[in-house]
Amino acid sequence: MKNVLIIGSTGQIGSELTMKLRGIYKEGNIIAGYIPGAEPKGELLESGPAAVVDITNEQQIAETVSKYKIDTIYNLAALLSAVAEAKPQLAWKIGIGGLFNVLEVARELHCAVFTPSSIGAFGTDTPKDKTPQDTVRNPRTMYGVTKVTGELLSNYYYIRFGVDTRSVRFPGLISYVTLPGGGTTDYAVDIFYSAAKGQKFVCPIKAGTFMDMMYMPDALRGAIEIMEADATKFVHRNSFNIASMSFDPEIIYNNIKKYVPGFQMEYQVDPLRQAIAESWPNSLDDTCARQEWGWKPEYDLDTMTKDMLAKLEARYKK
Ligand code: VAH
Repeated sequence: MKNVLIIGSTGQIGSELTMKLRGIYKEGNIIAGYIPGAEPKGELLESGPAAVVDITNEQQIAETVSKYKIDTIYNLAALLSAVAEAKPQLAWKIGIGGLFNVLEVARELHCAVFTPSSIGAFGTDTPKDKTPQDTVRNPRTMYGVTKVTGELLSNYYYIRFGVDTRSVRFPGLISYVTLPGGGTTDYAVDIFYSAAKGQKFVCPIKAGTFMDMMYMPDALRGAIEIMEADATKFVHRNSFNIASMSFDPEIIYNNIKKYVPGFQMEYQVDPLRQAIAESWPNSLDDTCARQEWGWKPEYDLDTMTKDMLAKLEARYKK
C-alpha cells in the first residue's frame, strides 16, 4: 500500500485510520475522502490531502482513484446498527449501493478494497459463545443484512473478477478521538466519557448482555495488517472474525470503578438496542485470523480502561 483512499475518513474508524496510515506511509498519498457537512478538521485536515468522495457517486470515486493513483481503498462509509434500523433504505443505499460503486471502480482501476464487516453479521440462530468463523449468518437487522451482503459481494468480486477484497468482522469499537454515531455497542464508549466527566452513567444495555469489544488501536492495526498480509496463506477473505475481549455493562463498570471510585451507573434499557445486542454473539472465535495472517490483540479490558481514562481525563479535567 502507498496511495490509499479512505472513504468515510471523518468517522469513528476513518479519522484514526487516516492518521495512522499517514504515519506509516509518509512518502505515499493518504487521501481523506469525505462528504460535504462532514469535512476533515484540525490535524486530519492539516496532515494530508482530502477529497469529496460520496460513496453513492461512482464517477467521483473513479476520478479520485485516477487522480491520486490509488492502490488501496478503505471503504468505511456505513450507517451503524441503531441508525440503520431507523433508516433501512439509506443503510442499504450506502452499505451496498456504495459498495457496488467501490468494487466496480476497483475492478476497472485495479485497487485492493477493505470493507469492514461486523459481529452484526450474525443472528439469534448463530452459536453465541466463541462464534465460529464459518457458521450461520441470519442477521435480524438491516445493518447485519448489509454486512452479510457486503461479505458475499466482496467475495464475488474476488472470485469473478480477481479484485483483492479483504475484510474483518469488527466487534464493538471503543475509542476516545471521534465519537461513534448510533451504534448498539456505543454504551461502552459513552461510559468512559461519563466517568471522565465525573457524571453518573445511564446504561441503555441490560446487565448480563455480553458483546465482543475491541480497543481502537487494535482495530486499526488489524485493518492495516490484513491488507499487508500474504494472501497466498488465506483460506478466508471476507470476512475474518477478530476478537480481543467480551464483557457486559457490569464488568466494564466495575473495571472503571477501580480507577474512578464513586463512579455511579444506573440502567435505562433502550428496547431497540437491547434487542439488537441480544441477537449478536457473546464472543467470537478468531482462530482463523490468527492462523492465516497472524492477528493478535494487544489490549485487554484493564489496559484499555487505563488508557481511555488517561486520555479523556486529560481532555476534561483541564
Ligand atoms: C454498532 N458500533 O454498534 C457498531 C458495531 C459491532 C457493533 O458495528 O452498530
